Amino acid sequence: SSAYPTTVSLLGVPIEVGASQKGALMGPAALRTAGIAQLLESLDFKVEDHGDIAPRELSFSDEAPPANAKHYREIKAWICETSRRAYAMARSGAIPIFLGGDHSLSMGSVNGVARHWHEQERELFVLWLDAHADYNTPATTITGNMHGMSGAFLCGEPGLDDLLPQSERSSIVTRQLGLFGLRSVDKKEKELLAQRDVWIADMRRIDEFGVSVLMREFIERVRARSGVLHVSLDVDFLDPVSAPGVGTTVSGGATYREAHLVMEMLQDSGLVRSLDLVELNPFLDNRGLTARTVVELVGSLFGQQIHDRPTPSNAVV
Ligand code: B3U
Ligand code: MN
Ligand code: MN
Repeated sequence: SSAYPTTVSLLGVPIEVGASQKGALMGPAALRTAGIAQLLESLDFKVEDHGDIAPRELSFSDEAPPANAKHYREIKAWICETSRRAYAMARSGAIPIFLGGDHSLSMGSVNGVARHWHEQERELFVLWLDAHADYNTPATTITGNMHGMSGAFLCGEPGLDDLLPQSERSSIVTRQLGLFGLRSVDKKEKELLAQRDVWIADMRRIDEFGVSVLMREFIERVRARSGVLHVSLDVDFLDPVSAPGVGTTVSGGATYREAHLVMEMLQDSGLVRSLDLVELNPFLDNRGLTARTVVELVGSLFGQQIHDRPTPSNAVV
């Protein structure tokens, strides 16, 4: 296997119509304001910021959308463009980081990077850090919100089959998906998941065994198949106390410390090749707290050591 990449490519995907609340379109700007590029540079990465995908780059089809998939045609246009850009960025050898935007963008980002790894004959595993399973289909959804369908789409569940051209589609198998932090699943979604071999560390298991045991278990699964890893971080993975800036908070989430440990263990694994940062809603945030926390987590994921954290200038000395 080759050396770890030294370049990071940032791509903003300001899509918000996959979620019920408006505001996630401001996510990429908030992550940049919180200093994501400067932090990665301080960790010795070369950072290429590809800007945001602009709505004028999107082409809308006029096909009849399936029932129970809100804003299907607009989301399809975002997903197609995101997947193409993801594929090109992964092929370049850089680590793509997708700045969301709501979680529907992952249908494109993960598909695009999976396409690249498929060509390399490497299995792509996906670690979904989220309060929700995002494993609905148009047949199981209650809300019709497409950010709740990304995982199911990526695993090839039926109902959104025309979202990407067949020639550009690259599904993963359920064994390659891991859900971590789960605590809110819809009834039919739960029934569907129960029939699949998705690896799940819900908050109940995290409470009992702790982050470290479960992360080791998942990393071992990736290693056992010489895979690589995509991390999809939904801000609502975190407890709302540490991360209020998200439209779908669920209490009882990962603490600040648990989330950093997840990131540090992923860094130690050396397996992570791409990342989504999704569902940040700056309109709901408390003075940039959530944006800053997400950027700090990115620091831990890419090698910021706990001893090297800057001391705040207001600290008592
Ligand atoms: N499962 C619900 C809620 C939800 C999923 N993802 C988020 N919320 N962020 C749904 O709408 O599918
Ligand atoms: Mn999500
Ligand atoms: Mn969520």
